[in-house]
Amino acid sequence: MFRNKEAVKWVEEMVSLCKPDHVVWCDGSEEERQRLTAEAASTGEVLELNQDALPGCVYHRTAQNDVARTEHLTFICSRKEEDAGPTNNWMDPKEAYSKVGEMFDGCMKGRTMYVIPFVMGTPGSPFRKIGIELSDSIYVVLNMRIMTRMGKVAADDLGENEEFTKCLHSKGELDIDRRYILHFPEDNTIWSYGSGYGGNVLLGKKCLSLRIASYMGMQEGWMAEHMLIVGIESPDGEITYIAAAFPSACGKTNLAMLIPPESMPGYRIWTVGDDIAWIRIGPDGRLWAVNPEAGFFGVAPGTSMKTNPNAMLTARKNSIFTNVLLTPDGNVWWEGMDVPPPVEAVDWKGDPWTPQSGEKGSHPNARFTAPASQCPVISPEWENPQGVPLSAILFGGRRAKLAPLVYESFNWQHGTFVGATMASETTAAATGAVGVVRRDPMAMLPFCGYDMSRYFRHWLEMEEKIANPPKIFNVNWFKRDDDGSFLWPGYGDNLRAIDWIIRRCKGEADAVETPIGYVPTKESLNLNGLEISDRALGKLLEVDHDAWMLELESMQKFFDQFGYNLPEEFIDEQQALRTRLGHWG
Ligand code: SAT
Ligand code: MN
Repeated sequence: MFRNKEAVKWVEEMVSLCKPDHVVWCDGSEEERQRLTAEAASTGEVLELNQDALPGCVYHRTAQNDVARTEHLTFICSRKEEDAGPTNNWMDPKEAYSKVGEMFDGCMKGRTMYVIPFVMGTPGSPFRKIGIELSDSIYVVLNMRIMTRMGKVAADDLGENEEFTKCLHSKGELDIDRRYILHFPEDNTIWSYGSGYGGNVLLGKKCLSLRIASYMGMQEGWMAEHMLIVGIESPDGEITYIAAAFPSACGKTNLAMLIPPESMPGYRIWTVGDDIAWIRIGPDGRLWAVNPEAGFFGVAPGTSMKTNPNAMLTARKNSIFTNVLLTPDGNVWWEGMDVPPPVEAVDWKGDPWTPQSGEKGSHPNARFTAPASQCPVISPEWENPQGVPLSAILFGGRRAKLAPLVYESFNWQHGTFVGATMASETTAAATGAVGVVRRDPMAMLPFCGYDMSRYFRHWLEMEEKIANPPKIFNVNWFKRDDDGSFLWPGYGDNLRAIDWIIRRCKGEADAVETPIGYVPTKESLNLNGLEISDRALGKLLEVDHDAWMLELESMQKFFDQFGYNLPEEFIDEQQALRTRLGHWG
């Protein structure tokens, strides 16, 4: 199938390493999907769901020790340790190839190797990247055909001598002590061993489109970011595009598909992407963003016809459900689906479950994989190879205290500093404690494929190349009152903050200049039809002097690890913030 000699040679090498019984070259056809689904169903790797309720949908359970990304087993294998930086795990590439090469050696005996050519971005576009994933998992093949442009279209795009990322994956023994997610940025190579979980094994996603692509972007003068992309149509018909970086499981998919509240007539949302943005400078000097993916890998629990009807409608057919609750009639259910639970069912572990059992029916990081093209509000521009022009970039996270609902940075450098000092309470998307505040610059901490201080400098260096930079904002939907309750309703009402952002971009909305940036005046927010007390609004927009002084100390601790490599601009920004807070107090 490949005319690309390099590709054929590499596949042959990996076949002799992994020693599969069979090799299947995936063409991405519908016939292939049916054949592989039937095969995976016969071994129990997937289960066909009720085809009347969920046509084309299958169900999958991962191993119980394999339900989220494992950041402590994820490595950047650059030749020099300092090129991985202090925030990444590093392994010497020679050691990595040899140690994990031994695990790959013969690991596919008795199994089939699937050769999965795929494109991230629009096939044929000069900005797309091609990969080939070799995997012994049909679940991976079925996911890749939703999440990427896969099969013949990619093999054709590969042509005779296009470059490609070499992606090797085996489930191995699914033993957490023999699990490694390895990135070799200098070799354009990814090796993933011993896992069957999404972010660890769908190598086009975080591994290629963020870790490897961020390294490529740094070298080639563009940016690979952990951002959703969305177009907001205002009542006058104008569409404004924004990109927003939030850590995993902080509502990127919800914001990307938001339903405007009824009290904001005339607004419409157009989804371009929900997780990853590749951003380049256009001929007009603006930033243009492309979604390299073809599907959504969204968190199921909490997704409902109330919280995200567009996601529910997107995942009604041709989708994959992982680690959710399975009902006796072959349907799915999860916590926060906002429909009554089944009387009895089988939980994500495969055990009998009832609503009384006191256990969660679906894992908190259970996922749906759904084709973006099925999204009812998918933007007509979503496959435009040039992407869409960005008017604003948003950073945000879960902060119970501190960050106001929304504020605007003073300029690009200050905005970069705001992104670099982002913090969020941890979620179930990665293994480890949930709810702990962790610094997560640009939501890229787990996804930056090289030294993060160099990444900061890349952001700062972009400034002089971008003639018309977008404005940079910070948002926080998760601020809580003293009794722990959320101060802001969230979901559709988040459009009120976005609307202020859009009007700021047009120079039409008022703000107060505070030490941290421009914060909306109460009157400048569109609160039509929203019931919110003046006190709550005050709290949401408050800039608490003492809390920010403490925040400065905490930022300092995080920055300390970069030593002399921390950009001087950030030291200046910290100093300037301290001075402004001094005058404010
Ligand atoms: O598991 S993924 O990395 O694909 C999703 C996420 O954590 O954002
Ligand atoms: Mn993500």
